[in-house]
Formats: sequence, structure tokens, C-alpha cells
Amino acid sequence: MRVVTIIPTYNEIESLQQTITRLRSSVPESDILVIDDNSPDGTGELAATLAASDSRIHTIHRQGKEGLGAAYLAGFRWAEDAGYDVMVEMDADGSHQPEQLPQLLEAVEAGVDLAIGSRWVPGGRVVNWPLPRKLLSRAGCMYSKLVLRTSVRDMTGGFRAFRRQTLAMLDLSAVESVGYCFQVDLAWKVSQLGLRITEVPITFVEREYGNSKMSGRIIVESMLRITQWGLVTHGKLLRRLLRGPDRRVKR
Ligand SMILES: Nc1nc2c(ncn2[C@@H]2O[C@H](COP(=O)(O)OP(=O)(O)OP(=O)(O)O)[C@@H](O)[C@H]2O)c(=O)[nH]1
Ligand SMILES: [Mg+2]
Repeated sequence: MRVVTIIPTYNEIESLQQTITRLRSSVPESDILVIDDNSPDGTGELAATLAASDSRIHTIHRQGKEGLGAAYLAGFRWAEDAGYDVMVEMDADGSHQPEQLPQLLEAVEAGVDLAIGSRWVPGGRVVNWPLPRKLLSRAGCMYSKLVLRTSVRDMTGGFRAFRRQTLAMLDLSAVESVGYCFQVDLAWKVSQLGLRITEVPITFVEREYGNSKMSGRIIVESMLRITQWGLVTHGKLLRRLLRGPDRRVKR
């Protein structure tokens, strides 16, 4: 399988090199695509320098900060055109450990359509998160699970491996989510298609350098969109219940 690991970056100059070095040694068969949104700290230039000395590192330089979702969509399009079989999503900040990527890839090789690195299944862990951050993530995941009626426990997790065909089946042009909701959006679309999703336990490590891009706006976006998707689904169910049993005559 041809694998590409897509790493979106915004001001990750202290972390990017180490993340790429660790990825190179733990999964040497993976190509790497860094998508930088014109980071003011020079992350884009660093990525270009790394790419110049390694033909398996690629870069997309975007004009400005447009959010995680837009960056990944650009990456998926590039990876589809380049003919990769598996597209991996991974953060640059060290929270996703490249040493755990082989487990995700094994799951895809074994036949699942989407493998999600999960903090909230048995064996999954979070290291160095303050309690409020942990509660926020737990609450967000539990709310998504409840409202969307999915069995996935870590809907917001962003360490993932997609089979190429899985992404091809999604209507990516219809994805409007910008922030972390993007991850919920994709997992929700994959589960609605009835494709196979598995959660692989991971240890998520709080970033050592740089700043989180999480914001109030991103949290509000997630709440509103997830609630809306849930209501649309419940609405359909409700209409079906009110209509009663299907009266079409089978011929
Ligand atoms: N290209 C691009 N990358 C982004 C953007 N926003 C975030 N990223 C990257 O996406 C990854 C995840 O962002 P983080 O800020 O670490 O968000 P997070 O991991 O959910 O939040 P924390 O747990 O607080 O670190 C990192 O590699 C970021 O640099 C963006 O607008 N454009
Ligand atoms: Mg992070």
C-alpha cells in the first residue's frame, strides 16, 4: 500500500522537524505531505528545506490561515491525484505519536475503511492535559456520540488512517467544517455510509511547544453543527415513525 501522512501546520516551527524525524524512522514507507498556511514563524520555510533534501517529503503552501478542515481537504485532493492507497491525518505538535501509526495502518491493511487513533477506548490515554481540557474533550466526544448515535468514542480525534476508497466515497466538496468539527464531520459521513470504522487505542501527549489553535469559535462551530446533524437525523426518524409502516405493495 502506498501511504502518505498529511500534516497540517500553523506555527509549529519547534515541533515539525522532530515529528518528521520520528515519522521517518517509525514508518519509513510513508511519504509525507506538509500543508502550511503561511505560518508567520517560518514553519513553511522549514518544511520547504526538509522537502528539498528528501524526495518523499512534499509541501503545499497556502496563502493564509483557513483552518484545519480546508488544509486537509487540499491534502486529500493532492493525495488522490497522486494515487496513494492510504491517507493518514496527523498533527505536527507531537500529540500524535508516529510510533503508534503502524497500528492504524495494520487495521486498514486488515480491511477497515477508517482507523481512528482513540483516547477514549480501553488502553487509550492522554498525557499532561489539565483537567478542564480533558473534560472539554470528553464532553465533546460524549455529546457527539449521543446526538449522532454513533458507536465511535473519539469522534474529534485527528490521528487517522483512511483507505483511499473511503475518501472517494465521501462528497468532500460538501464538507464545510473548519475546526475540529471537521474530524467529527468526516467520521459521521463515513459511519453513515455504513463503512467499517475501528478505534485503535493511542496515547495522546499534550504539546510541549507552541500554542493550541483551539478557540471559542471552533467549539461553538462544533456544538452547532453536531446538534444540527443530530436533529436532521432524528427528524427523518420522527417522520418515518409518524408515517407508520411502509404500505408499498411488493410485486
Ligand atoms: N495548515 C493549517 N494547520 C492548522 C490550522 N489550525 C491548526 N493546524 C494544525 O493542525 C494540528 C492540530 O492543531 P492544534 O492547535 O494542535 O490543535 P489541537 O491539537 O486540537 O489542540 P491542542 O490539544 O490544544 O493542541 C497542528 O499540527 C496545527 O499546526 C490551520 O488553520 N491551517
Ligand atoms: Mg495539538
